[in-house]
Amino acid sequence: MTDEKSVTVLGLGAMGSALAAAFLAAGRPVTVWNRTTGKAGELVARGATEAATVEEAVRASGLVVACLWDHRSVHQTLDPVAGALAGRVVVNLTNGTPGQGRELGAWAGEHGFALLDGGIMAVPPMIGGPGAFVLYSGPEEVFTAHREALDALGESVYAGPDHGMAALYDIALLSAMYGAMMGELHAFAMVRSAGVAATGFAPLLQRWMAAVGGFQDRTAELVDTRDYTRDVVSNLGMQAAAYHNLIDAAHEQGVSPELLAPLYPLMLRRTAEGHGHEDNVGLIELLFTRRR
Ligand code: FVH
Repeated sequence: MTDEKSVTVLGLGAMGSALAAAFLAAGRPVTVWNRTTGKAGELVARGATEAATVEEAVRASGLVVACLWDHRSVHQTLDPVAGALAGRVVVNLTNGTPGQGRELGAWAGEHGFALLDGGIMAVPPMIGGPGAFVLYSGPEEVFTAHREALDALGESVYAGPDHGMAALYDIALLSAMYGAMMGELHAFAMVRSAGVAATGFAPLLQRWMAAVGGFQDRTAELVDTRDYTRDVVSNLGMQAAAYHNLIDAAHEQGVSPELLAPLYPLMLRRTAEGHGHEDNVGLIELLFTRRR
């Protein structure tokens, strides 16, 4: 018999430890396991139970949360205890692809346990706080039944029954994050190349990013309607003509344009195809490698 409020956390890296701490803070009995020993001390001091084996950890709770390095390590951990997982719910919060989420969901079905595949949209210190949200996909009734427990980690956002959807949203959001962050890093490299302190430049960067950000709703509308001609303020042709200056200026300053360069041929191609008068959102049409 297991306490129906109890939760097992597999993996005590930075994120797994934060997840276990949040469950403890929410008053849940928590069992933890990590591949190598020595990471559970603080959690045990706060009331967690450390299991000696994965199987012991799995058998301690009806709800098993895995937060490991990658998809492969999830299988390396769960495969040997597949029999013990039957009848339980596994929530996989390890980063992965939509295909990996679907594969794990099918594998769970074969072994008689339910899977919610998830994506954590937070860094460890944010877990349990107001800014954190976690995406889940898998059977809706399983999500609903465990939502209260999962809300201890951050706002729980359901992405649908397809096990791949949480990872799809997660990867889409991370893609946006990397694009923005790396654009800013390139900007800092440019000013550093001229001996300007990043801290001195940061206020201008903040001001500029605030001015050019926040247009997601308009972009989404153009993407959904596939009409890139509406209310165009700065057309793509003009931007393509100027974009080469970004690359030339980087070379002039001794900065690699590698983070920026991939966009240029796409701009030229879309313009050459007759869309220079349109919004740059139309570049999305060049991104699909399969018909959409
Ligand atoms: N930390 C973050 O900011 C991000 C936020 C969004 C979600 N990610 C993903 O969360 C997964 C875990 O990340 P983490 O930050 O906890 O990572 P580490 O601190 O490096 O801990 C990794 C744990 O995985 C264990 N592990 C590694 N390989 C295996 C294996 N073959 N079998 C079993 N366990 C394995 C490792 O154990 P050990 O090295 O201590 O023995 C740690 O417990 C990850 O998918 C992020 O992308 C975090």
